[in-house]
Amino acid sequence: QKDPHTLPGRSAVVHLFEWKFDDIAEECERFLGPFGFAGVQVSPVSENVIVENRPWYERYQPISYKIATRSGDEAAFARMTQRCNNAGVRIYVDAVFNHMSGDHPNAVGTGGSTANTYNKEYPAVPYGNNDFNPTCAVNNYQDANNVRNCELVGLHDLKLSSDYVRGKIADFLNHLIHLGVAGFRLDAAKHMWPGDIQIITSKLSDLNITYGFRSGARPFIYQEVIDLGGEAISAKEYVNIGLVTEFKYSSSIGSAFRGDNPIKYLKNFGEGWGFLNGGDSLVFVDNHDNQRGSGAGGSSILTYKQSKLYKMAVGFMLAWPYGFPRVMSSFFFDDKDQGPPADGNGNTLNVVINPDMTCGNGWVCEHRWRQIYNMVAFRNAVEGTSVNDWWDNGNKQIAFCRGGKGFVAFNDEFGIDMKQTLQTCLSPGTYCDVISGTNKGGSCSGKQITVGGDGKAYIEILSKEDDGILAIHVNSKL
Ligand code: AAO
Repeated sequence: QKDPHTLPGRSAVVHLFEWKFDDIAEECERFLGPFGFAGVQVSPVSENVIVENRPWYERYQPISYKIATRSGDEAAFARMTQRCNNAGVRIYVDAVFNHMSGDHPNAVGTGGSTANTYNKEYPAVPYGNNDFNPTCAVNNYQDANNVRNCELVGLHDLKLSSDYVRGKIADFLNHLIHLGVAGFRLDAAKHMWPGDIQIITSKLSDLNITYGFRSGARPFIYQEVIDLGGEAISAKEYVNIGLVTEFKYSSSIGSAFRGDNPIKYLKNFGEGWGFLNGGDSLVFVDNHDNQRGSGAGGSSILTYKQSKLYKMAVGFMLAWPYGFPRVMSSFFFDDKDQGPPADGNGNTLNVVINPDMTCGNGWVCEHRWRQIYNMVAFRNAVEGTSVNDWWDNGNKQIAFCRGGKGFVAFNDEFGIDMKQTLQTCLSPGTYCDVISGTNKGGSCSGKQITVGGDGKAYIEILSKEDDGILAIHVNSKL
């Protein structure tokens, strides 16, 4: 099911990686709602095994389907869905049901449940040994049976062909639907047979109308399938169920803005690059795996650590009409396994907000960078238009219009200024560049751009500037 049930005029979601539910609720009211975000992907909510040193990835090892993690309990989850839906922001849960945990001596979960992982016994569900596929390791991506019936990194692989297992999973997801979610990211979908996913999703309830969903609305589904080509399993096998994460987009946009592949080639970014159809794709610059070197994409991926290039890549994603975009919101890390900011007892720290709107306490909050949230507003403003008046310098400077509603330019050259008079396709007048500043009550804190009677304007992005983008749109007219 591909409809994300976003409110009109909202078109991008943010992954608030490892945030606590109470912080997400606050964020929906104080920031995401007012700044036009459509929804939030929350980290897995089902009780997970506590792993020594509390790495972030323990959340991908469920021990039960109780809502009890470092992000909060069921009461906190329910407060969050209520407050976010009221603020016009949808909640999507990262759902982990390909597997339970790996092996851990004396396994105890974040909600106090226990398991004998070596015997594959999870009494809090309950699941027993018979509810799992026989033990074997995923070690051959050329063999679909191996990828789907064996254990991904030692995680005990649920027998999704079983009616009992399907029923337990559907009960868990239906409980979340009852509590007001709009849909799910399906973790490790590549490791599940599309036919099994189809049967599970067919058991799901309609969305809960008390949270403002229309009657008969089906849960939004987007599936994590890594397909860079060359393997037995293709992302296309999943598109009749819902959207699919397009990892080719993530690695290609990184290579482009890193300069390995001049951005002039982005002119047909999308299907023309061998990606899925735009209507089937969930797109992103980085995700929680490939920002720390796992998953797919390797060294081409851009993250908050390369901030100037990162803002350009995210800005391009939001300006470009292909796919359903997800913005990453991270915590600072040096070690790839490091968990979220936490106190000495392993409790996740609150997100604190600085006077300049950025975050403290170890949270990066890319979604609160002006260049990023203003491009979310740009995407909302140009919704429904296509690209026109593409311009490039034959290399790493580009500009384009969105149907008379917005204009954006990028200078990705190293050491070369951009100084051009270009067709903006906007109506004559003065506009505020929403990258170098913000248009607040008619006063612009950034560059001012004058569009003449012919729609043309002088556009300047110097190589030494903090940002390599310039963007103006109908709502930034002064
Ligand atoms: C942890 C420990 C393990 C331990 C295990 C059990 O790290 O050592 O054995 O616990 O105790 C996360 C972490 C894991 C962690 C797990 C559980 O990333 O490290 O294991 O939680 O705590 C594959 C899957 C994909 C998966 C990705 C990470 O297909 O679904 O690996 N992503 C999701 C989540 C992720 C989570 C899980 C799944 C599990 O987003 O956070 O794991 O719930 C190829 C394949 C891909 C495959 C990658 C990596 O990719 O195509 O399908 O992803 O390999 O194995 C080029 C290629 C590209 C290739 C890539 C890497 O880029 O073009 O295709 O190289 O070779």
